[in-house]
Amino acid sequence: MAKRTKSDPYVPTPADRFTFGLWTVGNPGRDPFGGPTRPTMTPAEIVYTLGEAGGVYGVNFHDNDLIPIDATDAEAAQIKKDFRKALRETKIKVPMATTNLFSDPVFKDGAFTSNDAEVRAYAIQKTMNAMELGADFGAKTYVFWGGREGTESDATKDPTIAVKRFREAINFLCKYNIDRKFGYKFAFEAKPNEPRGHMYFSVTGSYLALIPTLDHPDMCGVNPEFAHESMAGLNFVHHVAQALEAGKLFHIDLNDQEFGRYDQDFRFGSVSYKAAFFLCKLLTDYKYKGPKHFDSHAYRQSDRKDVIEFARGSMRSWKILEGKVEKFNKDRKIQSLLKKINRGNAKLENLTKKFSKANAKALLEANLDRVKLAKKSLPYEELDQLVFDLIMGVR
Ligand code: GCO
Ligand code: MN
Ligand code: MN
Repeated sequence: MAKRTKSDPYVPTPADRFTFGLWTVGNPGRDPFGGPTRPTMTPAEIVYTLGEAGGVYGVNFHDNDLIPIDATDAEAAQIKKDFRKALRETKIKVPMATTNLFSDPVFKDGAFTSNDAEVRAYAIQKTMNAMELGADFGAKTYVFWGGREGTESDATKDPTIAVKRFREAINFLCKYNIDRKFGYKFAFEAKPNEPRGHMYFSVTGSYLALIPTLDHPDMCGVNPEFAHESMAGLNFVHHVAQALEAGKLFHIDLNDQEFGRYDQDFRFGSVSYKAAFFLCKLLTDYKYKGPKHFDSHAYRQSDRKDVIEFARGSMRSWKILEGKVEKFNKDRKIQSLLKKINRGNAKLENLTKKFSKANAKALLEANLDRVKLAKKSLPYEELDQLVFDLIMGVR
């Protein structure tokens, strides 16, 4: 395993809490136009592959990544035994588990929001079993990604009823979590489209608005994914910031994505250097301590050796960006520009902090000259160029 040295501070360790999914490193290169380009690995083989990459903290799974939906009891027992052995030998943990509520034809029109009460019940039942499976391996975060919750035609479903159905399912599962003493935190993952034409809860903010309406809001947070807001052309960093500020960033999915394309799931840092930098800066500055999950897969051209490079590269890019963030925060020129830009005024800030009749009166009487204010300089070009120099390594 590669060791962290002075000359190479970018080698990851489990303390970095980098995780991958059985479905990410195990992705065999299938796409809508063609079959697999690399052999399918068993769950245990995937764990050994991550062990070979080095420094990985954990591996996450959907119920059916580990146990195929039609496996016999004997097959399931053998898979679990082999998987457990691989985890023990590599010291890799299972921090997160989730349910596949999208692959099977039964979910063709949704799971918790399906129009069929029997399908909705089946989706909840499947999740209960998957929670049991995750808990069996020590998972503490349970992710909900509504892969098929949505529509192509809004003639088919009432979107307000969909919200109510989703809420009811989550309330039921929160109570089940308490009843079975699993100790899970739930993390909701938004996505605007793919595989549905339009998905419900399309952005992280949709879930932030749902959470306070649940029976157990403290149990629930979000799992934003870089590619998801980015595929809609939105600023991912801003969505993560809102989740962080609300104390709701329980988990994060890192990858990369070009705007206006299909769901690419590229290696983190491979496309959007600047957004990746500001994301790393946000999580570093606000001391995010949760897992950093790479929800991405290697290029379809890659063989197993290159898949290992993909895993190493994902972690390495984050570590390199962490180094850049440290530089940014220590850079005297950048910091002095930031100081210049953030102009405080203790007297006025005190007035607007909290409403009172006296403060309102004083504010109305304050002499605020808009023409003078507009003339103050904001050297944003200078600042942004310094960021470019820093990211590109010439600063
Ligand atoms: C996607 C999603 C999924 C989820 C996963 C865990 O675009 O397919 O990102 O990979 O993250 O199902 O819930
Ligand atoms: Mn995704
Ligand atoms: Mn994801």
